[in-house]
Amino acid sequence: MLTGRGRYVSDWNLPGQAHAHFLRSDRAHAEIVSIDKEHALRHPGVLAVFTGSDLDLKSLPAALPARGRGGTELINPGRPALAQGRVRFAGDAVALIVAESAIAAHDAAELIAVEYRDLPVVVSTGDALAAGAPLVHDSVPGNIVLDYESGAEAQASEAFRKAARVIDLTVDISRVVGNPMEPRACLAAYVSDQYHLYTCTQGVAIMRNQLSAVLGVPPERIRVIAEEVGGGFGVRFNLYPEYCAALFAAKRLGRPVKWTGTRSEVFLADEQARDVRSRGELALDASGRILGMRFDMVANLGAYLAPTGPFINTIGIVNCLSGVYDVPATYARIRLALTNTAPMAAYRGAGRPIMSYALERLMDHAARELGLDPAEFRRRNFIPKDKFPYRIAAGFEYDCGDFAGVLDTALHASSWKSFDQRKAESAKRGKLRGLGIATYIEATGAGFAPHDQVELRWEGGGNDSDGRITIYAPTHNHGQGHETTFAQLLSGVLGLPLESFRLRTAGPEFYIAGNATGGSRSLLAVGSVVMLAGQEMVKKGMALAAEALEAAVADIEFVQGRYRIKGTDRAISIQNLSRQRPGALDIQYQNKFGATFPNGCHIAEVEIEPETGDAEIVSYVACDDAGNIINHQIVEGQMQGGLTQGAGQVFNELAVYDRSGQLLTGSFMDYAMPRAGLVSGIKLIDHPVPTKLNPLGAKGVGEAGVTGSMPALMNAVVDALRQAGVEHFEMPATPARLWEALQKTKQ
Ligand code: MCN
Repeated sequence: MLTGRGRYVSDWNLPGQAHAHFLRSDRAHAEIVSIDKEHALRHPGVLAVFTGSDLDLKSLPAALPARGRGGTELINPGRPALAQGRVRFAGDAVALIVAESAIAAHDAAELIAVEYRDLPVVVSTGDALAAGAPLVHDSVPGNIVLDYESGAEAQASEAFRKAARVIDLTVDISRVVGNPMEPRACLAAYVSDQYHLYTCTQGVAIMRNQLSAVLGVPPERIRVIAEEVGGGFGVRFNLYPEYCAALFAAKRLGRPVKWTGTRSEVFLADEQARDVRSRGELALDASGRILGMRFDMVANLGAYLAPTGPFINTIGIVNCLSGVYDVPATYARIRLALTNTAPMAAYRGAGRPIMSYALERLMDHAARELGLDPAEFRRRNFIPKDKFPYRIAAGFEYDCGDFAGVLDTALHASSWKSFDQRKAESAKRGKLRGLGIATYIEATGAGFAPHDQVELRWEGGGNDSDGRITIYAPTHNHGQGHETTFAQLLSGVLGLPLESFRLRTAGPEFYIAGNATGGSRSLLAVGSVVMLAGQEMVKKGMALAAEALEAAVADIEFVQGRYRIKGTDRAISIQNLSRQRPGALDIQYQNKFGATFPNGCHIAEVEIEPETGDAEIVSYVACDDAGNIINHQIVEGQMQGGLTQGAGQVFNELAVYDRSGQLLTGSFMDYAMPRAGLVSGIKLIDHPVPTKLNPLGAKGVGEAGVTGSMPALMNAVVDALRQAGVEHFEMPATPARLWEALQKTKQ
């Protein structure tokens, strides 16, 4: 990467390739009356123009392994690779132009005349659910694809009936755009009866299965290839319609087809995320103990179901429904609504930040209403250590944790008790200082595929020191440092230096089954399989080493990379053995390890300058339990990255559609990304409670920073605003919005 040899998608080229451009709808909802492509077809260099009716492809898949209230099923209205008869969001792809150059394809797109008949538009879930609202799809009554529930409604109602006090809070979790570094791109080819797709993906297995459903061919006839992926953040998990259309064109034209999207297309047509309104309620007894908890949420899924959109916005949200709290009765209802906006799916945290935000904002609000210290109110309701394993209403069983220990460490490190002093000092400087806390837990990815496969193959030869092992794994690395941590694991088992290992996840010549990178499961699930595969290799080598050393297997031991006859200095290194017996030590191994429950306590202090609305994070402490940690530097980087994404959503980012469904924030001029200065001075502390759910004792960390930071930061903002008399505030806390909220209190 540093020497420029890393290959992102747009760095790939194939002989004879043609170039693609997508014509996109400039309106949010309309019937397509006609498409005239004659002029475009006559444009120099144009090879073909395809529209929805030309493609012989099936709908993109979307499924949910669960039913809704009363046993109802998810309605999937389907999504064609190119719009058919109707466009449903501004940015919906209407035509694919293939030409000898990208410029020719782009120019020809402007010669296509599409006649539209506009239809009424729904943008917010409020609009979509209103009586008589226009339908995004005629097959989806009331624009609701599923009315989902989790927990025990009757039991929760009973708790609310008995409660001494009920406290509720409604919050909006804003809509954001993922914005990886490389815009979406693909190079599609049809080679010897196989579809080859070079693209930016978090893992090939899931995309291959999704493609198989659209192309109508078995997965074995599909190869998905990726090397460098400039960030995934969840929005590079699923298959997108453009890839299907490009593969169709490549086969039809008998030439590879390359498409490189623009940043504008990222904003318009990448999956977006969050956008959930949540009403939460706590039923409390007289001593401030939670008797019951209820949530009523509406999630905006956009114009079509993204393949994992329904999952993320149901199971992904409720899988840690009651957080770190010991709650006898919990219940959540989530309605999944369609609107004329870009489809929604995963974004770092994939549902969990929605739950932790809704819950931790509610917890803080309740503490303030009850006049209790927010930390003590939480502690009073924690699941105590002696209650593990603890099964929550949504079905997951937390195996371990030390929530009080984590809280105490964070309180101490943040000097929680002396906050009032710092608040007074800030006030002297004319600033409002707020304190926010969140105690979160998340379920890191159980994984959809039945198992994760790993292969370890010896490559190279030469002298004793340069036998190398290639690790073939299903999870794609796009910034998480898997090359380092997976190598560390094997280095520990095989006694070889780190540089002996190379990691590959997707190439045209091989396929590895398993789960993509997602749900922060790569280490705990695939890393565990990598380590066990290493141990299998050592075992496999015992008999070979015994033969080579002319000794009995029982007399052989493996110490620091060498098989040795016990009690002697006669030995053979594992590299030498692999060279003597080429291929004999190679290993294919599979297993599956499921969800773990990382948790933590984040405490933030924010200062707001009332004259300008400028907000600054002046202190941030994150104490997290990620179980055993393999690489502290990488974990810190992951925490910082996650935290920054949380801070970005709280202070800067917001995807805004106007009432006609036009995206107003379609470029970096209008959509503000967080910068390093926003999150300087973070204090990270680990408080490991190793899990027994995988052989590493590790829990996931890739998303924890977001799940903890969003509520902690927003609680701090709200605390600061409360001092000035602001009663309700929704993110993002941009200077303009903060200033406006503060001005209103003066009117
Ligand atoms: N690790 C460790 N000890 C632990 C846990 C993890 O040393 N107890 C290490 C792992 O070995 C790995 C890294 O930390 O090198 C992250 O591991 P893990 O928590 O397993 O998460 P994944 O590798 O599965 O990454 C997925 C997660 C998700 S879901 C999103 S979204 C995300 C994220 O990671 N997108 C990212 N982090 C990202 N970081 C970058 N740079 N780019 C993205 O797109």
